[in-house]
Amino acid sequence: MLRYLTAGESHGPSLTTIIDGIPANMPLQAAAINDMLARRQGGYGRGGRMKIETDRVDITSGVRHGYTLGSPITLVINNKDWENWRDIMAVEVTNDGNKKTITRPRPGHADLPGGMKYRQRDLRNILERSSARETAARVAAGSVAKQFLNSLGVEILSHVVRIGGVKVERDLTWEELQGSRESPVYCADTVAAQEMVAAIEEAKAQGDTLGGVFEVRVRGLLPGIGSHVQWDRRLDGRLAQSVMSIQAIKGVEIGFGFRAGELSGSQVHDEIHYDEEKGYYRATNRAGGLEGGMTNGEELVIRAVMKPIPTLMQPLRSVNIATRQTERADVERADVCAVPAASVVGEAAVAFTLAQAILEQFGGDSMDVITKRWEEWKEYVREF
Ligand code: EPS
Repeated sequence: MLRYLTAGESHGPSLTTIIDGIPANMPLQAAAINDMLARRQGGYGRGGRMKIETDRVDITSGVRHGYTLGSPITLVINNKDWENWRDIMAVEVTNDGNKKTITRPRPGHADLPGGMKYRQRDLRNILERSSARETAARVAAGSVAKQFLNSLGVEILSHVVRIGGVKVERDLTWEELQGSRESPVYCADTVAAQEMVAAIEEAKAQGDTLGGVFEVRVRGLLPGIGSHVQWDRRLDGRLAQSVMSIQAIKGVEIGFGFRAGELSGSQVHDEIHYDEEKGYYRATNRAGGLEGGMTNGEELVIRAVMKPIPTLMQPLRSVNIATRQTERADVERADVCAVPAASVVGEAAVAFTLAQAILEQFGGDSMDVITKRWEEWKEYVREF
């Protein structure tokens, strides 16, 4: 069983991820994790915090001389900002100094429901963990999963398809999507990317924020991963859960997604073909690579919508929980738009869920065993 837990507060000393269940003998590079962490930190529209941090991972268990041992892998990312928060976030009791108490919950954030649930009258005690800073730890886990997928020949990428009112109107090929890395908003359509940057600038000028949509695509998956036989084994459901659990995500769709509700069956389903070389294949991919809760061998296509960040420089009305009087919500330093960053987190979430499903099916304790089973399956489905 592959699983991970994250721990750490946004302004605490560090973020920690423990991954259990990665097989032995898998090459694992800290450089690849750091590269993905850097991508998550980037994107036009990020705020002041990202100028302070340079996220880098320390691997403190589970890897020796470049290869996994099969034991739990611990990944630690230090928060540089911690130096500025030592007193405010002190573990020990301190009576002096500013605690940066928050009493005016931000509409759309975890502040108020979290404060009620955990009986915290200083809403900072909620914010510190609900903050999307935690996604750095998830990306570290996702990068390990991605390296596992890569070693089976499975490739994964993400890109931004909408920010506010600007969207990419055409389908981009896998090759074109490589260009998204160079874009300030991780969008391979250069015209749309420019307009997205302008939209972010405009939102910033107005003290407002913007959301958007990103897409994750995966190729090289074999058919039959996941299962139709039980609700919690359906891969589409599992992927939706992991992507929906990312901070600020309000919707997930696979393939045609919500568009499928507007069209007739003949316009939505993908006809089946066979070729000696390729085996079974589809000329179209409206299903987004999933049928009956299982992969069908086509590219996996998942989109998710991120709401605009709830920390507004021109804040909405709220209620001060110390007085119950109407006031403007608290203002924290924050990003204007984090959709490019969220696309990298989405890539990490999808990678981890796919690695889990693949390990359940082709499992073994070492990479050698899994690779052999994977190759046998590839041959089998081609000749089915
Ligand atoms: C966030 C608020 C900001 C963002 C943060 C998410 O942090 P700070 O309060 O330190 O300025 O920068 O995102 C990250 C720190 C990150 O690494 O993505 C929030 O309230 O969710």
